[in-house]
Amino acid sequence: MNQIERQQDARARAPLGTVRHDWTVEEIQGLFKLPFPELVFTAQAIHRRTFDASAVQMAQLLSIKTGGCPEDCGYCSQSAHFETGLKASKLMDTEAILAEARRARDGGATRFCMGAAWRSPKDRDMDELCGTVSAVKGLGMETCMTLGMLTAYQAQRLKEAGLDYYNHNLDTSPEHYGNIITTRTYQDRLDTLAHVREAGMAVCCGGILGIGEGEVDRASMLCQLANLPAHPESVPINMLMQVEGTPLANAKRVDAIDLVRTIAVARIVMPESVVRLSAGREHMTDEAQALCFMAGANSIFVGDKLLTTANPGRSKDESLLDRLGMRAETPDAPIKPV
Ligand code: SAM
Ligand code: DTB
Ligand code: SF4
Repeated sequence: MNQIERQQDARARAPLGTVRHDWTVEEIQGLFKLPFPELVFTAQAIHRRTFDASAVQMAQLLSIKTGGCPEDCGYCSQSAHFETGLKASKLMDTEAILAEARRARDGGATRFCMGAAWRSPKDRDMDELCGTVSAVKGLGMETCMTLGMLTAYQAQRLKEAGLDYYNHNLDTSPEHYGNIITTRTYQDRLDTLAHVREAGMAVCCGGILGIGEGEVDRASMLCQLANLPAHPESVPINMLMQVEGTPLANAKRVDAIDLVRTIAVARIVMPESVVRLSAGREHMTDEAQALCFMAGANSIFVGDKLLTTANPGRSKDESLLDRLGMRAETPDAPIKPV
């Protein structure tokens, strides 16, 4: 057997649920094509090996610097390239952010994610950002930031301040990417992810559905994520929130069955990652969300706002979990039992 044959042979013999970094797009397309019950059952079986399948992590978002972004991401309310009617604001101060984090924690969130509408932070912002990270960390919450591209130095500073996760999405396949964003490249994104890893932080990286991609793009994006040198510990799957004024304002909504399939495939190819059902729950039925949990999603964003767009309020989510007999993660009962 030559090397390629050996690799193919090893792939064919690796049981589903193995942590692998040698996926092919064709193999992942094969998973997408499985009969729906077969796909969801496989994903659920894999899910249970690592996680408490009845538990969901509650994460809360806060936009710490809103609007006026120089990037041209075709889906985004915060890009200065589009007239979306969003009011831009400056970086919030640490005390104001801390007050929101406290409110999130008291409402049951165990993870706090701070987002800024930047291409990248300026080195002169780092002291203030690091002070904010340390203060939020002091509340006992898991911390995450998403500030755009990072240099190795900036990633190191955030790590030293105690940041647990950095969120930076690949968003879509390398093939579809240029149709959505022209101001930064796919490689720029991979470089930032490498800086985050080298600094020793956990990676939160996923994408968006409903931005004109085809099924092959979804398979290709998941292939990129699963073949990173290490799987992102957290994988957000967003459904586009259509924003008036953006080029994608009238994009076709993703079919719920296609969403569930994508969650299931993400669970299978990244068996030990937290898969977060992120933007777009506002337009999902309870039944669709229940199927996503069956397929291996185990985190959601809570609160009535994401960064700038709507999200189901807390009482709706409490009622959903209650009706499903599921529980929210707590600090002493994590989704990943120790
Ligand atoms: N400015 C930073 C950046 O893009 O690197 C961080 C914030 S940005 C809002 C984080 C991610 O949110 C994007 O990569 C995208 O996947 C998602 N997102 C943004 N706008 C969205 C929308 N309208 N619907 C769904 N997801 C969206
Ligand atoms: C991610 O993948 N989804 C979150 C978080 N990372 C930062 C953001 C969703 C934003 C949805 C659009 C908005 O509210 O502006
Ligand atoms: Fe800016 Fe982030 Fe929005 Fe892109 S997704 S326009 S980088 S805020």
